Amino acid sequence: MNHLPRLRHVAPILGAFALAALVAIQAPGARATQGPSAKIEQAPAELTPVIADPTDKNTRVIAVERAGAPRTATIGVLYSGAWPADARGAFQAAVDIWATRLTSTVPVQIEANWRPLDTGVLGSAGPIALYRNFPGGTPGVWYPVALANKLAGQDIDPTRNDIVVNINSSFTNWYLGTNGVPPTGTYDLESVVMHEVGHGFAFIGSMSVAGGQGTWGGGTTFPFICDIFTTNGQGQSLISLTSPSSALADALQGGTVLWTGANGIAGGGGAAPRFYAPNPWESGSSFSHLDESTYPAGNANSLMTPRIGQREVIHDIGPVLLGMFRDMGWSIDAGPSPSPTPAATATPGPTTTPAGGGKATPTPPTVTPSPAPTTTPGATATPAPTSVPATPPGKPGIPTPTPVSSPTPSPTGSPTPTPTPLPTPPPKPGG
Ligand SMILES: [Ca+2]
Ligand SMILES: [Zn+2]
Repeated sequence: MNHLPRLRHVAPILGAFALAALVAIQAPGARATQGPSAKIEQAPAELTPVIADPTDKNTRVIAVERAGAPRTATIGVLYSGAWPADARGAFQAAVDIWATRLTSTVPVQIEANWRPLDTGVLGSAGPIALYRNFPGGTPGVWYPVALANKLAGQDIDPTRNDIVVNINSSFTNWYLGTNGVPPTGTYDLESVVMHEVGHGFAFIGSMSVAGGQGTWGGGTTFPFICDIFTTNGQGQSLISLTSPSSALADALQGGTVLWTGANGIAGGGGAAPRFYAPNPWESGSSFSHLDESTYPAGNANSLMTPRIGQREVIHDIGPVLLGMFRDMGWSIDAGPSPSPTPAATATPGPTTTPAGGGKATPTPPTVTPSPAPTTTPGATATPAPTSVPATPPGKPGIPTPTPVSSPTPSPTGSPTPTPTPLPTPPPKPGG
């Protein structure tokens, strides 16, 4: 495939934490047809890692019923680096599962990098950009671009890809098969890819703790879509807490950060999804993951926990995460089987690797009203990001999935930002 532009704004990283630079673009006058307030901006994208747990888990959660399910989204993968052929197969198998669940008329492009990462980090990922104030989104809230595109019904920025996934090429014990039966001592690549793309599609928050202060907004005064559904143990919305403040730091490290969205709660059988909120804060793991002990290996909802163990197989999204995705605006295809996959441990089921070329089968758009943004606290001291010019890398070499929606004029080719690094978080204490 063609040469891929290197992702400039992905910086490697302290400890296990990968953090993209803060990028803010204002595209003045973009999409004038949408009205004067339809400015499209772009915000920081943060890469969240998943940590290798050398414990032998020997668990298996496989979405058996997804095999052969129609694809409701087109997801293209642009491979960069010396990917073993089997590794691409595992990557594709993971993407295929997502493509039968998420529903979008706008093709999603994933940049997949096979490259060395920090020791102990299996992979890292995130959206390449976040947008707010686009048609279809809740104003004043940052959305990962793949979700923004889905809600807008068009590719908001056709010159850029949507998600970046890095897989650590330094590991010598990857299991590259897709049958969900990794040998002892190996990590199941398909499971790791399942996890990473989950960050890219939506599961990424802006909350952070440094120097005893909690912040949200990624350097801006606007929350990420994921942030607005979170509360502390006392039921206080986290974005109602001042940023920066020690009160927010306390909440983020208090052991109880819960999801308030109705669909996520329903996915949990009535229990609010619980985030990973240890004390002290773990950069890259805290907040943008579900709680490791609530959803241990083998649990149907363990996909988005911060660690993946050896012989831990999870080839399913899980009802909690699917509900959270609905709350954030994704339409989810229920598929042929209405019931969520139970946490299976025994028999290795067949993997869902439907053959064929994954053209999107558009389903009628499900009405998924975006939640009204919770009140943004007035006291946000964070200055608005400065916009910086640079040149978009473009999307060369994209294996053009057939666009389902007719192309619409894109926002102006605004100059590419010179990355302004976010305040660097403290090194993550591994594990
Ligand atoms: Ca885990
Ligand atoms: Zn993660």
